[in-house]
Amino acid sequence: MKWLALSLALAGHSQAALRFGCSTVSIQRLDPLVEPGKIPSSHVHQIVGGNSFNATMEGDRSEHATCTTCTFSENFSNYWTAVMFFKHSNGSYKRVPLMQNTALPNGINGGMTIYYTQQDFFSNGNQKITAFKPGFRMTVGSPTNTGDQGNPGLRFVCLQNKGTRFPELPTFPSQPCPGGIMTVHHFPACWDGKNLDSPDHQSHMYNTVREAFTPAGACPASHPVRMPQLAFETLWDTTQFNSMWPADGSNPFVLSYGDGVGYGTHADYVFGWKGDALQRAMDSNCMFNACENGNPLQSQSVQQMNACTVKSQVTEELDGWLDHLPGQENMGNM
Ligand SMILES: *[C@@H]1O[C@H](CO)[C@@H](O)[C@H](O)[C@H]1NC(C)=O
Ligand SMILES: *[C@@H]1O[C@H](CO)[C@@H](O)[C@H](O)[C@H]1NC(C)=O
Ligand SMILES: CC(=O)N[C@H]1CO[C@H](CO)[C@@H](O)[C@@H]1O
Repeated sequence: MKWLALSLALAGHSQAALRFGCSTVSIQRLDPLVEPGKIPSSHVHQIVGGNSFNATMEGDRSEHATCTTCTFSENFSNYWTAVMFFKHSNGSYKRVPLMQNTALPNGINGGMTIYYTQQDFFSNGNQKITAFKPGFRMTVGSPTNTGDQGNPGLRFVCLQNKGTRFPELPTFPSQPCPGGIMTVHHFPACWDGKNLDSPDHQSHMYNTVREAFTPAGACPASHPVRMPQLAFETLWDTTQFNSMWPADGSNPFVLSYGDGVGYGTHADYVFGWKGDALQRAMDSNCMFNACENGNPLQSQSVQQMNACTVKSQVTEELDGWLDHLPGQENMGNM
C-alpha cells in the first residue's frame, strides 16, 4: 500500500513528453539573439513558432505574438537553425527544401519537430522539471566551432527514409542519402536558476546531454535546476541533389554560414509559452499527441499552423541558383 501511494504521488509528474510539428514561419537573414537589430544578419535561418519573430526580441514573447506555426496554440516560442544549401561543382548554390517529419499530421509546411521531454521520454528521474520562464532564451553550438566540441546532442543523420534515426554523425554524411538528411539539436537542460539569458546565450545553462534521447546526466551544483529537455529535428530534402554528387566524392552540402563539415551546427530558442502552459504540461502525464485538445494543452489544426507567417524584412533572392551564400559573398570558395 505504501508503495502504491508513493508511485501515485510521483506519477503526477513522471512521464510528460511533448513532441509536435511546427511549420516554417519564415526563412530570412535575421538573428535576434546573436546579432540583435541587424538587418540583414550574417547568415540565413529557418524559423518556426510565433509570428513576433523579429530582428529584436526583448521581454515576454507570449505578449507580442498573435499566432504560431506550432501544434500547441498557447506556444508563441521561436525556434531556429541555420539553413542547408547544396553547392554544385560549378560553384552555384541552391537552398535545400525542408520536409515534414514522419508521425506528424500531414500537410505541415516544412518546419521542424520540437521536443520538450523530461529526463528522457519516460521519466523525470524523480526530479521536478521546471519550465522556462518568460524572457528566457538560449543557444546551443556555435558557427565558429571547427572541431567536435564533445556535444553528442548536435548531430546529422543520413536518412534511408523519414524514420531513420541512427547512426547519429557529428558531421555531414559522406555519401548521398536516399531519404534526405536530418539535423538534430539537443539543448542543455540544467539552469543556474537565476539568469534568463547570458552574454554568450549559453553560460546560464549547462549541458549534460548524452547521445540521442537517452537520459541526461545529473545537473551540477552550479546549474542545479532541471528544465525540460528541448530538442529540434529538421529534415532536409536533399534527394533532388543526389544525382549531382561531386565526382571526387566530397560532401556537397553546406550550412548557411559556409560550413561544409558541420561542426558549427547551432540552434536558437526564445521561450514564449503563455502563462503556466508549459509547466502544466511538464507536470502532467501526457505523451505526444495525447497532450492536445486541452489535455492539458490547447492545440490547432495544420491549416491554422500553416496560415501563420512573418513577412521577411530582408529583400533578397534565397531560391534559384545563387552565385554565393546570402551574406557570405566575401568568404571565397569554401
Ligand atoms: C518588427 O519590428 C519592427 C521595428 O520595431 C516593427 O515595425 C515590426 O512591426 C515588427 N514586426 C513584427 C512581425 O513584429
Ligand atoms: C550550375 O549548374 C546548375 C544546374 O545545372 C545551373 O542551373 C547553374 O546555372 C550552373 N551555374 C553556373 C555558374 O554555371
Ligand atoms: C491560453 C491562450 O492564450 N491561448 C491562445 C493561444 O493563441 C491562440 C491563437 O493562435 C488563441 O486562440 C488562444 O486563445
